[in-house]
Amino acid sequence: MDRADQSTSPHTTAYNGARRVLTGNWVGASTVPSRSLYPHQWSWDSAFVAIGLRHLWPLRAQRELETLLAAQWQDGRVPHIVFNPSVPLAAYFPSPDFWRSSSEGAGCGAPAGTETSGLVQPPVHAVAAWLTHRADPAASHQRGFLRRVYPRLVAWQRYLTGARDLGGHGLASIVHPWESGMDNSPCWDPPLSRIDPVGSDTFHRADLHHSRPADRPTDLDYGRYVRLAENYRDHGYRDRDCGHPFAVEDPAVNALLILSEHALAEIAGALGLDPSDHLVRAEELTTALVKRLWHAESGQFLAHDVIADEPIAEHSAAGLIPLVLPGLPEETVRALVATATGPRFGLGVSTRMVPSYDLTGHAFDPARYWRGPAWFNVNWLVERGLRRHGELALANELRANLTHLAATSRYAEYVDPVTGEARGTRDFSWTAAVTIDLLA
Ligand code: 9YW
Repeated sequence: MDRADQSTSPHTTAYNGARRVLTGNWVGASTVPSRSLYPHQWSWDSAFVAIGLRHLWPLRAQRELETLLAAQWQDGRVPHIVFNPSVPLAAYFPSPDFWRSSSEGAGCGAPAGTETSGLVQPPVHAVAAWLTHRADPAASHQRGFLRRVYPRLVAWQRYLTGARDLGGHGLASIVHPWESGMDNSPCWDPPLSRIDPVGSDTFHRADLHHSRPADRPTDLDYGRYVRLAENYRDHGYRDRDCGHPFAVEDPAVNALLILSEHALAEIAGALGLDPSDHLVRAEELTTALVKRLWHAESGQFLAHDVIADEPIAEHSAAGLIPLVLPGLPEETVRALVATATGPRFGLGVSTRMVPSYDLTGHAFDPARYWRGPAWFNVNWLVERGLRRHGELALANELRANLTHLAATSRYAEYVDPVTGEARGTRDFSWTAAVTIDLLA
């Protein structure tokens, strides 16, 4: 902390600290999630980063999204990682020589000159593009930002609603836990238990050089992640051909898909195009989400295992994220707020931020990644949802806790939801970005 910070308010200190993180993690045309643990560009990280960057440097926020979208595949998918060729292969596993997207993904239109992964992450991008535009509409118009990103964002959404409607019920499926962005969530344990892991002697985990093993997924998890990724790669990343052994309809992924469809309607309107197709799709997707994934007895949405054709009886924060949507039935909104503040998530009662997983669940662990710790992007979405639905006192309290814990944890990747103790890596980009957005 520098001298200037000591004489200023906690608000200014948190804001300035977050700005320092985003400045330090900018690598010229995009932002790395973390200089040490994640030295490439990640898809949903960049969307959250742009949402923060737009308040500081709107052009940089546009650039962040443009760099990601430049690596889009011709089938519409936006890859979950865009690799920086100047980073040594050993710095991150799985590295580009594992994914081999430019050769193995050629049949799906993977770019020839950029190495990427063949998986995707939650679609927050149209939301980020719309918010970025609104931060400086004049600069956006001048650079033709919306006009250039709109067709790419539409193709991205159509990949998810088309090739990824594996269940046939109008929702997108993820085909790998990494695609949820919530890698080792206990929700994936039942479908993952059917996957034969590769031996842990066949790969080398770079993540363990930068983080405590107790804060990270296990080797058994990684053995299964690798098996699934290899299977996809060895089928040329073709959704039709690979007989996906893991396919899950996740409520957070689908809620963000819907929120992005609303954002596309706004973007279409701003471009003088007819937004009605996007609005109809958003409504259809919302109906499908509620019909297929809502569980009144749990008071939240649950993921659906498409292969076993059954709901996954684990309660994670992903099931609260649809709160961010407009157009939900009123009783669903009320039940979600009750669940967020009830014994499973304890918001405003026993926790300072929403935990990633049920406090009362058999697999709860306050330290291990997506099995309990509170994450800042998830809490930003919950805060937005509470505010949208008029829960202002709760939203204000969550905003205050989030911005305070971001600064006191040194912009940690995640924190213990009860004590607020920092976990994972520090100087983490989306933690800083959502802090800026809530303080701006
Ligand atoms: C990994 C970059 C990514 C996030 C994911 C998070 C983690 C990668 O980091 O996955 O190697 O474990 O789970 O949501 O995008 O920040």
